[in-house]
Amino acid sequence: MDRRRRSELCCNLEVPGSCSRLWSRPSFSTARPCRELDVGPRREPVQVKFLDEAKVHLRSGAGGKGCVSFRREAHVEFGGPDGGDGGRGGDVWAVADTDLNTLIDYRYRRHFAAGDGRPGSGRSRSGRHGRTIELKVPQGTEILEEDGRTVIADLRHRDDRVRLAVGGNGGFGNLHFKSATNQAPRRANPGQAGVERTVWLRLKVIADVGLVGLPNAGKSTFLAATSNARPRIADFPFTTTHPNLGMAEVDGQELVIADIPGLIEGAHQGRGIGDRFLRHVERCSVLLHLVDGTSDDIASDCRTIVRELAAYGQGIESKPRIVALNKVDALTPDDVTRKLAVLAGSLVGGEVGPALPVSAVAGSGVADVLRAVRTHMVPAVVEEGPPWQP
Ligand SMILES: Nc1nc2c(ncn2[C@@H]2O[C@H](COP(=O)(O)OP(=O)(O)OP(=O)(O)O)[C@@H](O)[C@H]2O)c(=O)[nH]1
Ligand SMILES: [Mg+2]
Repeated sequence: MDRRRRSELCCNLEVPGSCSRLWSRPSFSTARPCRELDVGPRREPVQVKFLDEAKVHLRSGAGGKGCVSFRREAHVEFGGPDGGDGGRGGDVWAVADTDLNTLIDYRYRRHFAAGDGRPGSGRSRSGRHGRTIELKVPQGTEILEEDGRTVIADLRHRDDRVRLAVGGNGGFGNLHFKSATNQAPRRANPGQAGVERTVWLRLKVIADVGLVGLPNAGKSTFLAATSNARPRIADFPFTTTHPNLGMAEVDGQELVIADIPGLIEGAHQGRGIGDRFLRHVERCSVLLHLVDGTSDDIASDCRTIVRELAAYGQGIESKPRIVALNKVDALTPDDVTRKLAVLAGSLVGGEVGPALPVSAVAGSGVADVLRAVRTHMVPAVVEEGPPWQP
């Protein structure tokens, strides 16, 4: 395929060259993903960045105006009014889509407008309705008013949908006003204006278990050890800057684990990268608190996290919390026993059960931790998709 044809087919891309963006465009698109085209060697999918908050401006379509028209035909006297009604303006909907897990599509494109209704015309023809648009958002997205606080809708489940802006009604044509006393009305309605609105989209990922802990506690390593997720792992703080999700399995039961950036003392005041990522564990049924076993003061480390969870609030502090002493492979058995005793002494009451020893690198104790987590999980409601059709 020549270069020109290729660039024509990719013209819908908002970021030149980033073909993967097409697969999850928020709006309707008739363009095919470039991968299906014969455009040379296959490329690895572009790493899509994570975005969990976006402000978007919406406009529903205006209604078309009604028409004033009279039937004019040879040999037809007093043909009467035949002006049609205007078409309705299109609506703007938001729909939860299970194929998405980030709001990245709304980073570059923030204005969305539905189509206007067409005006009515003579011979009693109504105008065409405006095109309705759907904003596809990941499951677990909250939609808030411009103030960022008032919740309009919470799209938690597959195919949840909400109408964010209603299209304007089309105006009546003069045919509508015909009556016994007014057989030749010369009036028609204008169409109703569309609605303009600014809303926030805020994603709270849906997971069963949320990993919390100080930076470097080994949260991402634990996620990598228990699931197919491949988060960044390194021995410096704040390696993780956005949530990662992974699916783990224990005794035949699957659980979704969310790994979030580490918290430090004062995160609720904005220290480190703050505590805003805690909203991604707001919906978890249970928290797994990993404590770095190689730290000199594990009691203080543990309390720091408990304080930050309490400062964040939103019910997170009262969720069942399992504490695990990580990196036990780097400790002597005596140290493990001593540190577990220290942890037992510093538990503040929100924890369920004693602290468990684990090594995310060596894999020891991982299954026990997952079993402990599973016992506190609220069973998920299985959401069946539509029946399969060829
Ligand atoms: N010896 C040992 N090292 C571990 C273990 N788990 C994690 N580590 C190491 O600890 C370091 C930090 O691990 P991460 O998984 O990136 O820690 P994190 O909690 O995700 O850190 P942030 O993303 O910065 O919050 C890495 O060098 C890991 O190899 C473990 O069980 N044993
Ligand atoms: Mg990490």
